[in-house]
Amino acid sequence: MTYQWDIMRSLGINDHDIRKFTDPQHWLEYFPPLAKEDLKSLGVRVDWRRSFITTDANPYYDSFVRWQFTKLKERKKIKFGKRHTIFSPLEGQPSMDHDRATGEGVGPQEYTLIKMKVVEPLPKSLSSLAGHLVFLVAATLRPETMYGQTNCWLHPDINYIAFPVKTGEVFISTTRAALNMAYQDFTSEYGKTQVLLHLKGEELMGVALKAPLTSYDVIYTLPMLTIKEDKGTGVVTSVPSDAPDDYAALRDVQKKKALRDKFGITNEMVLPYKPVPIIDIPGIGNLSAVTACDQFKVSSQNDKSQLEKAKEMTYLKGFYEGVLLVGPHSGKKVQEAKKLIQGDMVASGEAVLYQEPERSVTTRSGDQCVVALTNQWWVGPSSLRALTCYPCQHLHT
Ligand code: A2H
Repeated sequence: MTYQWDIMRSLGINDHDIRKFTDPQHWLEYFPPLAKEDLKSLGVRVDWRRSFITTDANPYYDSFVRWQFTKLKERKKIKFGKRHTIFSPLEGQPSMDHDRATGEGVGPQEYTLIKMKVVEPLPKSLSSLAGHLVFLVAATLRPETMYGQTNCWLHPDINYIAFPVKTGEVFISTTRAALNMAYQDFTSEYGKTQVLLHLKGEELMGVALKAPLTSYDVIYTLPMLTIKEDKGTGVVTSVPSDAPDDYAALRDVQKKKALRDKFGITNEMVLPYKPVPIIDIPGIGNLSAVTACDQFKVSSQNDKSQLEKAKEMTYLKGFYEGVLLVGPHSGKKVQEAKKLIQGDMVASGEAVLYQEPERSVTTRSGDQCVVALTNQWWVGPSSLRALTCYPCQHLHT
């Protein structure tokens, strides 16, 4: 790990002088004259009479920025409130691009968490939670496909936790996802999860669930070996009609008795479940994942290269050209139905919105960032023009 101290040393500053940089004012005095010399030696022609410092160390500049923000506030262009931000739990503050060791430019990604209710009586591994409503929460980007759910995927080797949320319900997800949720006001104490149970995926196989919108009365948890631990909740809902990964994995469990036996999955939990036609894609049909897996001869869930081709064929076309075939929004384009169905499920309490960094973000202190709801002043996009600083052409947001 490279520390700031090492960077300062590599610039030729001795230990005694490095200490002075604990005073932020010192940075402003130390570096500008050196930068000026470098620019001069490059032959850059600059009118130095017009140079100035753009922080509150310069009272003239500071009052210019204050004036701008006061104007924007008067015109109701800036707001104060909770907003999703990339955040470091260790540092207790938002982590902006320049504070990061990895993940520059990474922003929050929104998922819909589908609440898949564990059917009572609770299975043995969850029996200590008796009396609670317990949900496996599956992260999806395609809430409009929930009509076609046939099962729920868990990775047998991933560790999950059960933790209470504000509503009194209990959620099951990975610890990483639970931490993100805790910073998004899901739990009663901001940033804290209370772990009720630690569970390995294999302990949760063959669990009966009630899931929203699907035509199957009960669906079951099954093993999927390609689930990533660092994405979503580690719980994935399965829509084999429209997701090639799901179709390939379902076919594996249906074909391989040994795989079922290994995880105590009975025939009734798998064999009756068939892909359900829910979306028509012009030119592909109403079971796009099945068609694509057949066309590219996908052999199993591990057949990465063929699955990539199948996904390429279905996802983009499915989203932009697909038409929903079921439910109250039947006949609408997928693009349009997505937000409506997401809104319906959130309003009825069957789903919740969740965000996490779209890729891993680590801070310079090595902390893994989450997405947190933090109180802050923020600027509407229409105000950005007004905030562009004339002298330096930077956005002062
Ligand atoms: B989607 P992105 Cl019908 N590991 O939901 C592997 N895959 C995961 C995951 C994890 N930890 N968490 C979520 N996913 C899946 C439905 C669906 C999805 C359909 C079509 C496309 C599709 C039913 N499964 O995703 O890497 C979930 O599957 C296309 C990308 O964040 C989730 O949405 O882009 C999607 O991957 C999120 O993937």
